[in-house]
Amino acid sequence: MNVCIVKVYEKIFNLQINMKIMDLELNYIYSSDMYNNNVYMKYFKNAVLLIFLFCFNSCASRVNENEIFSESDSLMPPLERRKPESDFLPAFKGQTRAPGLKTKQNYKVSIITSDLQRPWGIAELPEGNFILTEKSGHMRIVSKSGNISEPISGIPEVNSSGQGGLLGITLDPDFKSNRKVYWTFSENRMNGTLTSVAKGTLSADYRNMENVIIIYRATPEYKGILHYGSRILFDSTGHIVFSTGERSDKVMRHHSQNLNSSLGKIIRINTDGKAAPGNPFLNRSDARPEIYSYGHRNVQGLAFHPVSGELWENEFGPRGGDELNRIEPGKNYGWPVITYGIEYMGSKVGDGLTFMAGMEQPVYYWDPVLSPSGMTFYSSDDMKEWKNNLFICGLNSNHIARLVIENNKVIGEERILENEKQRFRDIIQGNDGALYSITDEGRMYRINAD
Ligand SMILES: [Ca+2]
Repeated sequence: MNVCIVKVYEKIFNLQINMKIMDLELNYIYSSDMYNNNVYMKYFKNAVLLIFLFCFNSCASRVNENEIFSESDSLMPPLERRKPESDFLPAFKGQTRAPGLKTKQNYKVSIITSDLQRPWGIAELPEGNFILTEKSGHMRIVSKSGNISEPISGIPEVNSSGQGGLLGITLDPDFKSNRKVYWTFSENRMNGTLTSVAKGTLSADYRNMENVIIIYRATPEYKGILHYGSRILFDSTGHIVFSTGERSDKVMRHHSQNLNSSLGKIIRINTDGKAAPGNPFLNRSDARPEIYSYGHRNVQGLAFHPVSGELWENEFGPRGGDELNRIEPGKNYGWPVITYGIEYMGSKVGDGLTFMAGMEQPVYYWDPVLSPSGMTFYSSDDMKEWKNNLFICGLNSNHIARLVIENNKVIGEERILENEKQRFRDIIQGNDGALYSITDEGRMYRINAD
């Protein structure tokens, strides 16, 4: 049955491509003087197009959804039924609107607390409690039973205007012995704001952050309140990987392509803030050695694949252009030169391109957008169906997207917790195998096998 579905998708995709090519060919022919004078050729081409459309319709009408996408199948038609924002075609089958999915195994959803204040990033402490950032600039401890601590003291001031605030957070791999915590935030500087990385030592009683220092500033500064990124993680070699944004305004977008700017980048550093060994631009005089990948817009989610160990990211695109990317060091992810989105006002971005040699295609994109935020791969054995799936928080879309990925392609998409009507901001997998997600509305959810 699944083979049948794939074939139907393949057929529809190929028909779309053919229609586009024919459309382009007709436009080309009509613009040619030689053929413009040949009215019979025009009628002939129109007749071919009509016959083609008739065949397409009759083919589509034979696709009885109830028959093919029966309830017993885990794969369904794509869940996104709204009109796309643009008429761009994907570069390959499955790059957008993958088949829909529904989890068969029972799972339980519980609300740990509804009293958080705009939480942004979350990490789990070794004994099972959580440390989280709040947009306003506070950091707190939340117990598994939902007790929320007073703000931890000693956190440097943030600029929380617009999309700024206390952002991503992660623990040192040796936290048990050194109690070090790392986080990103939007910092006030002389000539504007920027995304900074700080580290501190959490006191034994969890009340104070001590010896706080800022180890990295993603310059240049800019007087703006948008697109700071930012998530932060440790990789398997003990180095920090974190993300920035390109500060949104048109005048700033070129920074994403500029290797002498830290904006619109994924950056990899040592715990002292210096470029990490093995980085792709270490030996180039025209690039910052801490840059890991570039051409990003506003990276909101980072996660390492549990099997391949590769870094994946999601980023806010313009209208209709949110992306999921598999990150390879040194590669260019295209913004603002290529994108599947359009400007919020409806015009094209730049030259309106979705492809360019030397720039990476997203693994997947959403049009209309998901508004992605934090994400995690699921690696527990508790929900066998979910093993190695990617869970991405959705803000405006009010759900968590579950993506099934095979051979680095998305082959299925499910919407989890869509009836909760929350803006999901971050998600992690706990040491107990459950997923924990926080929302802008102040909730923390626990999602685990029933
Ligand atoms: Ca891109």
